[in-house]
Amino acid sequence: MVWNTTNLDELPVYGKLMKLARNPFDLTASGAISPERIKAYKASAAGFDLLFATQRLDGAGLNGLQQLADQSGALDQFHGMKSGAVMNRIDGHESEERQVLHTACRDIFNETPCHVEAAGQAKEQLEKLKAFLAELDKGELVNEQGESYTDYVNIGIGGSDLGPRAVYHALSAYLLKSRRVHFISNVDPDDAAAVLKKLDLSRTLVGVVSKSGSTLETLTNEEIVRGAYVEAGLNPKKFFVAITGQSSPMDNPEKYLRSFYMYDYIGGRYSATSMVGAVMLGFGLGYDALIEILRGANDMDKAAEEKDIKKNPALLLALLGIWNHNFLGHGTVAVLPYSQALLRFPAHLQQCDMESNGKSVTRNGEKVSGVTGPIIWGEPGTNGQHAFYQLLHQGTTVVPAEFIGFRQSQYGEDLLLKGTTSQEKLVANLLAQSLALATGRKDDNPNRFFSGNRPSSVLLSDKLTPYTMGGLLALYEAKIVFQGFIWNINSFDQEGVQLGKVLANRFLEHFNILRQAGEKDREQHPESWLMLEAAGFFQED
Ligand code: G6Q
Repeated sequence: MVWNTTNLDELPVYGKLMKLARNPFDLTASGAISPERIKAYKASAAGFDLLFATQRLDGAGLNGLQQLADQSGALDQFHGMKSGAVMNRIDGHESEERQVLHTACRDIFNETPCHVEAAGQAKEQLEKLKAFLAELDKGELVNEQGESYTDYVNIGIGGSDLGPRAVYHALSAYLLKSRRVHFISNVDPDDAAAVLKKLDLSRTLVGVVSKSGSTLETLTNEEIVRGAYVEAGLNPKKFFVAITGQSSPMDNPEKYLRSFYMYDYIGGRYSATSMVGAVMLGFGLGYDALIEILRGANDMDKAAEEKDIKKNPALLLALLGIWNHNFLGHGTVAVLPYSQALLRFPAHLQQCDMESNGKSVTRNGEKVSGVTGPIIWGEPGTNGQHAFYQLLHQGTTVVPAEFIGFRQSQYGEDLLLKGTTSQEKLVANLLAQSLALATGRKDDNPNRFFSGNRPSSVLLSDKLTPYTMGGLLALYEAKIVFQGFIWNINSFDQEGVQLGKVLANRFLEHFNILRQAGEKDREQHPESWLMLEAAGFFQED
């Protein structure tokens, strides 16, 4: 496939957008946020509405963003990605050289999927999982006492933890009766200890998730948990499930009750809808709910191919992000879900976005000329309002915000108090924040003055369900890759995490030498030895 490797500042529309950015739409002007604007500045698809009247652009800016989408070939590249183009690469340099096919995990509902082989593999794994879950449901797979499994521990880190964990928390209202999932990710021994403490291991399955099958944290935690089973007189093989890349060091069915596979064309941080998330979610929520997640994600993937940005919230969100970052100069984005269940979603996006787009070279291996991925952070509202919103409203740094909300609560249990329900209170706060950031407020007291013109978007759906969660996940995945395409960077590798790993191994070697009371060769790596000494781990005698 021919992709567009033109840099953002070389696209014809770049100059026009730069010019518009010198005088962006003034949200504080009287009547600026008019009824017409509120109605018109809305993009909808797959159960989501993106309201963006509170962004600093008008019709000309919006046209410019549509042109930016068109000129960058973002949609062709997205389609190329879904169809199996080798997009994880840097031209002319050694790189991962992989296809990027996470969308195939949910491209299972169409007779003619974009990539037949990958969709076939996804279906094959799903069938295997369906059979496994049915055995659990029917009581065919039980422990030696004939009892059903109630708990599941997910051991994994990074992409093998964050996305799946965020989705699990988001949907815990839909948990099957007597099923719970726990997570161990950190190599901090307290992480495993705290989880193990509360479990009846004889009724607990363990999913070890590692695409590479070689991640230090995950393998270490697997050993800790295996040890706990042995100590409890249980055979780990009867309880441990592997989720890994085919032919990885963990692909050893002898050691596991079952093995499920993901493939090298699925990046870790994009893997929540592959077996990486599916086995755990299937255990907790059941197979049907899992399929609903995939259906929602697939519908959003399809919407992400829509050319008109008003019908493509993922593409529009990506373009608004570029407008705020590259043209208006705002370097961070706050993701603010007004849903307690989305507690871990900002953490997932921190990884998915910053690991994907925190890059400084183009796909041609040249230094990028402008800024790429912004800093992503966030917390659920309204809690955030009582914490860091002061800075959002009056700080010297303008932080564009992405609010996420739902019209209905998940449990439907609510209280009418002082004329409103809690859900209404929640949504009222969300909309109020967006408006307050945009319009600001004049006040003679400088300390009570709100400058306004702080851009935000509001992403709304009816209810956080398996279907909409799938859609939300896919929306942000698509947003991230669209931005990467437009910045002409590779959003699918993560070379930046390597150096720290290498140096951590050097420190581990030092610890080993200290433990053996071996000869310290401080000539070779004086700085790491000195740091270890300064950190108080030994004293030179
Ligand atoms: C994600 C990254 C990274 C990865 C973890 C876990 O895109 O590649 O976060 O998911 O390092 O890797 P394994 O699944 O191989 O253990």
